[in-house]
Amino acid sequence: MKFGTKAVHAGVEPDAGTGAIMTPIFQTSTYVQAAPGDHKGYEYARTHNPTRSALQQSLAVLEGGTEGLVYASGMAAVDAILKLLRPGDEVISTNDLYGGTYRIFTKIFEPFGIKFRFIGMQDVALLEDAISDCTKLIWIETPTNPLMNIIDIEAVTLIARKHNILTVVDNTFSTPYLQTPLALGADIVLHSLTKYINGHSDVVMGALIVKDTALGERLRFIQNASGAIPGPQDCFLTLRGIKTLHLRMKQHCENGRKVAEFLKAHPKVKKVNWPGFPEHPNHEVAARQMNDFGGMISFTLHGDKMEDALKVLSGTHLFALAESLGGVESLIGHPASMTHASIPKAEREKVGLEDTLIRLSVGIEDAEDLIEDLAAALG
Ligand code: P1T
Repeated sequence: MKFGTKAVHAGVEPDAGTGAIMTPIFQTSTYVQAAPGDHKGYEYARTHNPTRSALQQSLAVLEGGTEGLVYASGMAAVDAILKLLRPGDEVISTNDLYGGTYRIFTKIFEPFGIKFRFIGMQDVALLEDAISDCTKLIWIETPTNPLMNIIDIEAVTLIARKHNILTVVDNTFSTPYLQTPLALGADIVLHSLTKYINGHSDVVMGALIVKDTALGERLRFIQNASGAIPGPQDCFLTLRGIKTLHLRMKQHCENGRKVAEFLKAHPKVKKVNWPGFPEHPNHEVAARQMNDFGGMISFTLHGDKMEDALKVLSGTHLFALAESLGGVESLIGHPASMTHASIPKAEREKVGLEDTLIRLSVGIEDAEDLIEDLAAALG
């Protein structure tokens, strides 16, 4: 079955009781039992909810996994993975990643005795040297947030498997429309569903998808024990969003290309980070592992003056100045003071995340209007 058909149908069956074509919102906390233990597969809604099950199944099919698990936020999904670890374990992570992920690593789990090493994984050769006997997880974002670096998923998972290490790929920026990390050897795919998968900026939610059933069971135990589950209404909204994922992503990619090319040609723009450009340092890897290049772009201006960047950030009208990404509407953001403020300035600068960097989430509006908006703000 092709992607668009899966997006519309996977996980969703007409309701057995009524024939409702859309999965109902099962707004219930518990389920009646005929006798202790005699129930219909549902006991308590922290453990199971039919609306949530439909969403989990849909995500498992789209990512090519056997099991999907959804959470109250992307960060709750990150938290669930880290609870697989024990004191003394080590994680090797890409050094350019979402600020909230860096924060939970260093501020929440490091004090519990888990070590985090951050390396530029776009050069896979560095990975072998960073691995120790204690390394249990390798953590990848690709494209990275916000510098749009590309990491070769297959090359990383080959090394990880040799050392018996699990690989996590945060697939938030790509979605399974653009790349399916499980097929490239990854063990866990992570999503902030808040972004492209829901796509309408009206839900905060996260997900994990795995193909190994034993790993799925460990994560399901943590999901139930820790309890960071989403409500059924949010699951319903995300299921609805998924039905148009392929159409939205196609438009995000088309508009992303037009906006990236406009920025590259603009005399005030110094550097545009977008993996679709042949001169992007890992364009060849992106072209191999992705179906297209997405709608996320970051850029800097000549002169690197803060006041110039601020003028652009507050000068757009269609691009709304806001955290988040991946919705149908275009957003503009300032990573240094917004999404990545929890990474110390010195660490940000080490990886080239300058205070003047501007990030765009290009929406699905008409590209000409978006370009006109940016042209006016840059002018
Ligand atoms: O916001 P939440 O649903 O909890 O997801 C966290 C998260 C995880 N992974 C990546 C790659 C992310 O980008 C995020 C959230 N990011 C933003 C809010 C942002 O504007 O970058």
